[in-house]
Amino acid sequence: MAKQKTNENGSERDAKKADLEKNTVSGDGHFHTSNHGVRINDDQNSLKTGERGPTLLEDFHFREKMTHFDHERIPERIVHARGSAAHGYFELTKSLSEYTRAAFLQEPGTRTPVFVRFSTVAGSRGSTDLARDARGFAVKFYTEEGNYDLVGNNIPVFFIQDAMKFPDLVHAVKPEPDNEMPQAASAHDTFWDFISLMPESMHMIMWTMSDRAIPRSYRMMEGFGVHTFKFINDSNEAFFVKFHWKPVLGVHSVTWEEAQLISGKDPDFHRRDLWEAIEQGHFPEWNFGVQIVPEKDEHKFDFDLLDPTKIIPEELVPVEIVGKLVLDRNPDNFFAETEQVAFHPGHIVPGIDFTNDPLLQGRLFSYTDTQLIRLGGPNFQEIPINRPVVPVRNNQRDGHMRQTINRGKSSYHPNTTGGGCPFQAKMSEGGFVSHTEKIDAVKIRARSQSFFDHFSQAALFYNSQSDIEKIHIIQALRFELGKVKDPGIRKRVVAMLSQVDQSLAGQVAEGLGFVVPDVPAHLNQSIPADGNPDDFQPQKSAQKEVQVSQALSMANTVKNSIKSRRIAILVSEGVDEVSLNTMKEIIEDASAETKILASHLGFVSSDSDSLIAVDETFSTSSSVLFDAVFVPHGHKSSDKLQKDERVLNFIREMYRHSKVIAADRSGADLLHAAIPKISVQGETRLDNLANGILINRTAKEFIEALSQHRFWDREKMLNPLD
Ligand code: HDE
Repeated sequence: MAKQKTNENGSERDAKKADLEKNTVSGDGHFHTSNHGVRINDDQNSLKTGERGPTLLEDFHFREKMTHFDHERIPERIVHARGSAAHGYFELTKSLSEYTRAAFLQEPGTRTPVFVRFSTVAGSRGSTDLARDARGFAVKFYTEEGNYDLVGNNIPVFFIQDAMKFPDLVHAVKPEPDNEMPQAASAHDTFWDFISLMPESMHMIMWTMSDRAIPRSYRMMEGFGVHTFKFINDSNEAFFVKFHWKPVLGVHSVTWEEAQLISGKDPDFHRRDLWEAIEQGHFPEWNFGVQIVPEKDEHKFDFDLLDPTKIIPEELVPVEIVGKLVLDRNPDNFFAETEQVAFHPGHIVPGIDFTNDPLLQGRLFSYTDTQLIRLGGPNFQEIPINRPVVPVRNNQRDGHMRQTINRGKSSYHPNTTGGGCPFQAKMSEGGFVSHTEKIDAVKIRARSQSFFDHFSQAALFYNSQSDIEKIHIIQALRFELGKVKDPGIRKRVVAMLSQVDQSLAGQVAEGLGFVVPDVPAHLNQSIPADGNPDDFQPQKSAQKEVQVSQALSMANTVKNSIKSRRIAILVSEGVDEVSLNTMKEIIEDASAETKILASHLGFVSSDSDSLIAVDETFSTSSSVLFDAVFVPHGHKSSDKLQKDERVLNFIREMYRHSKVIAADRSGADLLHAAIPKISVQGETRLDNLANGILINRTAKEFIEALSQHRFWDREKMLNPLD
C-alpha cells in the first residue's frame, strides 16, 4: 500500500481532510458536495414524484441546503453591528520595555499580525456608514503571548462614567421601541431626553456633534483606547497609559449635508473606501502613540485618570509615537471574519493591565457575555478569526460546536493522569500575573467626587475648535434638537449647553426659537450614596491648566497628501484629449484616483476623434462621492455639459461642500454657469486659489489645494447660521 501522508498527530484521515479542505471551502471549480461530502449531481431541481408532482421529503440535498439557508443569520451585535474590517500588521518603532513587559512591545521592528474592525455604534447591520455617530476602532493583535484586543473608538471619551448606565444609553439611542424609528440616528427624543438628564455626557456630545462623527474615511480618523490602562514592566512597576492611533493621511470629515446625501447614494461609502484602498495598494496606515503617566503622578491632574469622560490634554502629557499599524489585506469572507470576530477588552497579555475605571470594569463582563448569545456558545474562541497564533491548552471542554479534539483522560487540575499538564506558568515563564494593587475600601454603590466636573473638558473641546468647526457643532445641535418633538427636552439640553459655553447655547437656542433657559435645579443624576440629590451640583473649576488644545481641532491635522483621493473628470463629446490626459496622469502619478463621468456609459469621442472610456455616469454617480472635480478644455464638451442640470448640480454641490473645483480654459464656462463669482479685493472673479477654485492653474497648485481637503471659508461666506 502506498505510504499515506500524515499530519503531526499521525492521523491519515486528518491528512486526507487537509488535502481536500481547499476543495470544500474555496468554491474553486471542484465538485459540488453535500455537507457530508457526497458529490451532488443536480443542484437545480428538487426531487419530485413525477416532473409535475410534489417534492419528496427524502430529498436530503434540498433539505440540507434550505435548512442551512434558514439559519444563515446570527444575531447582530447589540451595538457596533455595522462594520468593516481588514488584516494587517502592527510594527513597533520604539521599544516600550521601560514601561511594559509585553513581548510585542519590546524590540523595534517586531511585527504582529492584526485584524482591525471599524464600525458605527447605533445602526443595525444594514444601516448607512455615514450616520452621525462615534466609530468603533477595534484592533486584535495576534501576539506571541496570546491575543491582545484594543477595543477603542474614534472619540477619546465616552458618554457615561459607569457601565451600569450602558443599557440605558443604548436603549435611548437605538430606534424608539414603539415604532422602531429612526434608524442609525441620534436625532430623536429618547436619546436627547437621556442626554438632558446626564450631564456627564456633555464632553462626548461635543465630539459627536462635531465633524469627527462624520469621517471622510475610516482611514482618516483617529483611534483611542478611551480608558486609562496600565503598563507593567519587568520590575513590576506600573504606569498609567492612554493609547492613540493617528492616521498618516490626517483626520478629515465630510459635511453633514454630504453625509446625508452619501447615505442615499452609497450607504457602503466607508466600507467601499476601505476595501478599494486596500485592493489598490493604498494601505491605510496609523501611527501608534502612548501617553504615559507614572503611578506616583496619578493625582496630579484636575480630573480623575479613571474617569472615561476625560482626556489627558496633549499639552500636559505629550503623545509619544512608538509604532505603526498598516492594513494590507481584505478579508476573504465577510461573515467568517468581520462578522464572527469577537473583540474583548479583557483579552490582555502580560505587561498590560486594567485600571479601576468603572466603565472599563463593566466592559470586562459584557464582551464575553454578548458572544455567548451572538456566536452561539462558549467555543467562539475556536472560530478561525478568533484563534490566537499560539497554542491553547486548558481544561475547558465540550459545549456547542466544540472544534478541538482533546485527547486523554485528564480535564482537570491538579492531575496526575495527564502528567500534571497543562502546567501553570510562572511570571518568569510568561505567565500573566495581575498587578498587585493595594485597595482599602468600603463596599459602596457610589461615584467619586473627582468624577463630578462634567463641563470643563467639554468647554476645552469647544474652545479648541476653529470657527467653522464651531459653526458645524451649532448646526449639528440645531439639527438634532430640531428633530426632537418634546420642547422640554430641547430646553433641558440647551440649559446644559450653557454650562459649556454661553454663546454656543445662545446660538443653538436661536435656531430652535427660544432663549437659553435657566439651568435646571439639579443637573446631576450621579448621586453619591449619602447625598441628597438636590444638594448635588456638578462642579466646574474656575481656571483650568489647559484652555485650548491644538490636538482637538481637525484644522491642525496633517495636510500633505492626496493619496487615494477621488477626482471626478466631467466630459462630453469633443473634450480636449490633451487637456484631459495631462491632468489625469498628473493626478494618478500623485497616487490619487480619477473617474471619468459622462452622460452615458461606453465612450465619448474627443476633439481628435479618439475614444475616451467612461467610468460612471451623472446618474449612477454623485458629487458627494468625490473629493474634487476637474473640467477639461473643449468648447463643445463644456457647452453640452452646461445644458445638463445634473452636471450643474454636481458643481454646485462641490462648491457648497467646500471642495476643490478646477477647470482648464473653456472648462471654466461650466463653472461660471454653475457657481457665483467671488469678490476678491474689489475684483470679481471665479478663479481663486485661496478659495479652492482653480482655473488654468498648474498641476502643483491643484495637488496642493487638494491636500488641504476643504476650503471652509467658502462655507463661511454662505452665512451658515442664518
Ligand atoms: Fe463596547 N460593546 N461597550 N465600547 N464596543 C461591544 O461587544 C459595552 C464601550 C466598542 O468591532 C459589544 O462584541 C459596554 C466603550 C467597540 O466587534 C458589547 C460598555 C468603547 C465595539 C459592548 C461599552 C467601546 C464594541 C457588542 C460600557 C470604546 C465593536 C458586540 C461599559 C473604548 C467591536 C460585541 C467589534 C462592542 C459592551 C462601552 C468600543 C455589547 C457594556 C467605552 C469598538 O459587548
